[in-house]
Amino acid sequence: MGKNIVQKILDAHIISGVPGAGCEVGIRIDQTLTQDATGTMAYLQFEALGFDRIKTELSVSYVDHNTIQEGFENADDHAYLEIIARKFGIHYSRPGNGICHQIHLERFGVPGKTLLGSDSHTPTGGGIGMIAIGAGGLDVAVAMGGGPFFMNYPRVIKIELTGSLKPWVSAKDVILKVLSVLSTKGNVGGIIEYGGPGVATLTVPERATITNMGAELGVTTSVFPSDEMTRAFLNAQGRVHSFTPILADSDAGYDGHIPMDLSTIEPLAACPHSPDNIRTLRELEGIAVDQVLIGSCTNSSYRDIMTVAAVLKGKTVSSGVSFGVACGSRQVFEMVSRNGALADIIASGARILELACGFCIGNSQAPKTDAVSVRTSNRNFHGRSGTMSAGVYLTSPETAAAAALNGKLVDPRDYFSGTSHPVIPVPETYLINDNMILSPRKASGDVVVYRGPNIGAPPSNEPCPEDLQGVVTIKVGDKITTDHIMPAGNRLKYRSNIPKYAEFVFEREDAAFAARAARNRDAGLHNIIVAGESYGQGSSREHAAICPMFLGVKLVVAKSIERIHRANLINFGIVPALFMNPADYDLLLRDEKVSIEGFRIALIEGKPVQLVAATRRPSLRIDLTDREREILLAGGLINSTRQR
Ligand code: MIC
Ligand code: SF4
Repeated sequence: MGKNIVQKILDAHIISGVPGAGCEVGIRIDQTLTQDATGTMAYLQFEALGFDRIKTELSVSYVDHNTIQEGFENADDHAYLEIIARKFGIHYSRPGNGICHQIHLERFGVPGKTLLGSDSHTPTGGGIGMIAIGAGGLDVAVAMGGGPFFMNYPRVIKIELTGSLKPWVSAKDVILKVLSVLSTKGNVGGIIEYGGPGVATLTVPERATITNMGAELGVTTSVFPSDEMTRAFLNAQGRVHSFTPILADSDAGYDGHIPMDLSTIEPLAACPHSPDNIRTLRELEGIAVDQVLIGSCTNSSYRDIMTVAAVLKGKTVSSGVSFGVACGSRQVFEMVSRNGALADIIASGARILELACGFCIGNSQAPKTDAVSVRTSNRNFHGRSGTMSAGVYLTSPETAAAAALNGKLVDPRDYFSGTSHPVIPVPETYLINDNMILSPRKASGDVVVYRGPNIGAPPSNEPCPEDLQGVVTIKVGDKITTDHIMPAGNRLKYRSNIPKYAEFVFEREDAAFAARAARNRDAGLHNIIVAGESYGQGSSREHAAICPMFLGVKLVVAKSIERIHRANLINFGIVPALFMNPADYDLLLRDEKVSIEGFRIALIEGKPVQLVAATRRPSLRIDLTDREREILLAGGLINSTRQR
């Protein structure tokens, strides 16, 4: 039998293990990317692991998340990142250059290569035919040092696209449709491969919108073929030499098959507070809107911004709507500035925002109390916007622009009826100006590294204890995201100061958690987190594991745990366990004393354990590979690497 695209790329990169769904394989990583909010810790770990230069084909450090610079902390991180890049031979994209995923697609992505990024939306690179995976910063540090990335060989689900999109429907609606079918739960261990005749109707930036938000499905990544559209994009980026065709063999096998006719997709929105809470715009019509924000790594390409400019031209944003636009990269910003489209956006009343994550990560543009906010980004988790009472609707740029002009949610087909959908031809050449990317030709180890006072060493952990003597320090429900565990927004500036950042663990769930956990830790008790389904959804931020580790958390017991977060827990020596019987979740109570005799031995022997609580003993599964077991016994990856 022939191979699908995922098999073609992965199999060419396997260093250890045997391909077979669910088996752990180690793959060679060709490229890495980091962003400042996860990158600072990743490079501190790269240093702690003792590497002296990168061993990848290309590693890029972007500064796009913490650009608010309220206080000295963010700027200190930027200075550290710039010097560290020079020291180790890493490309450095300076603040102001734009959002990592958009720039990587434009300037560095290469079909058929593997990309590991310390950001969960790294799968954006799947739009150009890469196997692009999000991971914790420590895994990226190891990959930069030439180590393999370990993952379960995936189940590959094919989404067979036919037809073409109707006017006023766009790529965002495609991924919202996929989310309505697959939801955010239960897709761990899968990769989505797009195929079928509909693929040829989508440009690379449109494909990248789809693979970007594929992260919300919880799959390992998503990938499109590399075809004539890919060649045209690379050619327009002055990089046609990077093009290789990658198509699935006609007799390739898949583990699942979902047909999707593009011509039947309608304008959709993800309603508060989950990216899979999908409704059609016609169902939502009439809801008054307070804020509209266009941008983020999902929808800020040249095509998106030009479309928005065309529909805003000559019109004014509705009163009562705060409207902001952020281009994804300086390439886009400079192009729309030079061709006049930006002037149309400005004239409509838009607030022009910095080329950065900004509102998407909740560090600016928090909406008003009880606001309805319409955004083109990819996550609408409760509280992520910075306003706890706000509800965020995720839509396409077309739908967002219609809401901004109308002051209410409306189907863009109705609002713009009688007007034709702007046609934005793919530019023959994009404007290429890489002067904000510092490209060291080789590592220059002798530079003096700058470390501001907020930058501390990565914290260490002790080996796994013989017995667990602890307490259920918090009990949380289903779909707890890493935003719930470790808020970003106005807390972001503490990313390189773990003792300080740890004060905010579960801040929005239970503000007293951190103090309670620290008291337990200091009294010699182990902290335990009890959770429902899909614990740790969302971002790749390893701080959602490092900070609980710092507070003495040793065990997470959940109904299910998401991929990147599970890997991060293991990397920092926190044991991820699952209830054998999910109904046992109901029996455990917060503040209950619990213990596991022979915890360490059970890990070594790979046996289920019993959590001894006051009146019951739920059985827990701790499924680990030998590699994961070694890491947990040592108390985390840094310890186990040093031991080796
Ligand atoms: C996100 O979109 O949640 C982030 C902020 O980009 C995170 C990374 C981080 O927390 O720094 C992600 O997606 O991994
Ligand atoms: Fe930045 Fe938002 Fe994209 Fe995360 S999802 S990388 S915060 S733009």
